[in-house]
Amino acid sequence: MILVWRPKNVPDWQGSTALQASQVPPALAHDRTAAPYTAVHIASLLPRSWDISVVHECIRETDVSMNVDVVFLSTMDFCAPRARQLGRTFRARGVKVVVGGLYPSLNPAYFEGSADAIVVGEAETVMPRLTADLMAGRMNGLYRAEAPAGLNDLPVPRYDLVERDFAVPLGYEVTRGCPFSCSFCVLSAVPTPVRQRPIAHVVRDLANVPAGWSWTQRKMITFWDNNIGANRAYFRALCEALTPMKRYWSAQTSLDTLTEESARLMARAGCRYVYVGLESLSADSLRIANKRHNRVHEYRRRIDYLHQHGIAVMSIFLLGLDGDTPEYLRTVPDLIDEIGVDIPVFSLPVPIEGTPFRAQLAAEGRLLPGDLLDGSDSAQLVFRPRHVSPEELELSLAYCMRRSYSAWRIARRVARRLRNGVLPAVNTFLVNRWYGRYQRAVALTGIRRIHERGSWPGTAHPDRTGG
Ligand code: B12
Ligand code: SF4
Repeated sequence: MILVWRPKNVPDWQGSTALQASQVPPALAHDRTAAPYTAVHIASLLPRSWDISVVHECIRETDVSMNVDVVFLSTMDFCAPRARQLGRTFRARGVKVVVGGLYPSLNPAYFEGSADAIVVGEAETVMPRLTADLMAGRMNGLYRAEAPAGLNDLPVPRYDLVERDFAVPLGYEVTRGCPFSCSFCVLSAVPTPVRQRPIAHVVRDLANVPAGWSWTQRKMITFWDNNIGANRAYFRALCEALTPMKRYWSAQTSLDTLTEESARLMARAGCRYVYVGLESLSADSLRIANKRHNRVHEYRRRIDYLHQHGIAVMSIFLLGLDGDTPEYLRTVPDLIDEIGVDIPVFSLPVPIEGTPFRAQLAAEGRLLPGDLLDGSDSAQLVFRPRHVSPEELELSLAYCMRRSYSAWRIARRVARRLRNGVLPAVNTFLVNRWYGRYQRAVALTGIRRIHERGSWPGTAHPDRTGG
């Protein structure tokens, strides 16, 4: 079972031929923080009698000479070319290849000829048929999940197979789906109804950590749900069940779910980091992106609820949404400081196939030449923004990434965390340092790309030529 990730060493990574020694910067090629959940989950759906290994490519590259009968590849869009390359290499050796995940679900045709089976949609309902076909030696090409999977009867994840090199190897998924439909989100392309796992199963699975894990590895959990707090009653019950387990965890939830009460329950249950998709501080951009549940005037107050209970806030900001003006882009780092985000992350919006965002860009003729695949790194611009030129947007991204991680701003964020204690402050410093390096590496890649490419031909913004 291979969770495909960026290649670490390619000659023409992102069309950049000048990268030294053809190396993808280490900050982009490796990520040892938290183990994704997909691989251990898919492995748990396979017959127990099979001898399975899991390869997380965010830690190590696949050994393509490994002795296997079948490989299962899971890929998002930014590593789809690598998945296709792996598929072809294994098939050439006579190994059967199954590919699945978000990108194959959106564009199965992309993998034709590089996989024996392409799974569209969720694995749970497809897996029994697929494994029976595999064992009978007949593969059927396309396997489509006809209905959303039930989460009431999922097996215990195969944590025994996870790479122990992760700082937090225990990743889990409690719910699936999200009630919202933001125009750039893959969930608006692959509709996934909101579902929850029985809480008894959550407790069972999280207690099932293999012997030999260190104390911190047993204690820390990453919940990878899209929006763990969406169902308020369920989330309350989940927090109650987690409290006696005495674990420390991080999770993602939407801003509207953060109240004084939810922050208190989360903190009591061991939550230490929350990832909130704020996406923008521009009310216009949020409205246009159909992210109406984010109200900019509530940001500060809702983040404060978390801070009061010792929970740090991490958030992604998409630069270049349709309401973003040059003035707004210049002020983003200051605005973020004002609302109190502890770890800001920046990205250009990714026009994922099948989303309303991409459809709108295509209809307006604003998709730029260039491929979203092939290693998209959050700094790769593939559309023409509305109010700024493409170059201005690319430079704004690099500016925000570097400015937000200046020594002074990091120091202020760490000092603010001191009110929760020395340990949280040290932790915030370490996480800021990691993200600072990561964001600077991305910014540098973006800047190099601009230098190599020069101006986008004919794309200067009409109001801002010569600016
Ligand atoms: C972990 C995670 C990451 C990790 C790593 C992911 C990885 N694959 O290694 C990190 C943090 C690095 C990451 C980064 C990004 N992510 Co992310 N991430 C997630 C997250 C939170 C959890 C993934 C997970 O474990 N899901 C649970 C499993 C069970 O679901 P699943 O993977 O979809 O698998 C199911 C099916 O797809 C299928 N399946 C999957 N693989 C396979 C394989 C086989 C063989 C089969 C049969 C079936 C199958 O069966 C599974 C069970 O039903 C999801 C949100 C979510 N809850 O899904 C976002 C999510 C996938 N990320 C998303 C985004 C937008 C990003 C970023 C682009 C954000 C950004 N702008 O920077 C970046 C991209 C990184 C880059 N370009 O460098 C989007 C969609 C991405 C997309 N393009 O389709 C998601 C859905 C979040 C969201 N709602 O917007 N992400
Ligand atoms: S709130 Fe988050 S997960 Fe839900 S649709 Fe919007 S971006 Fe996607």
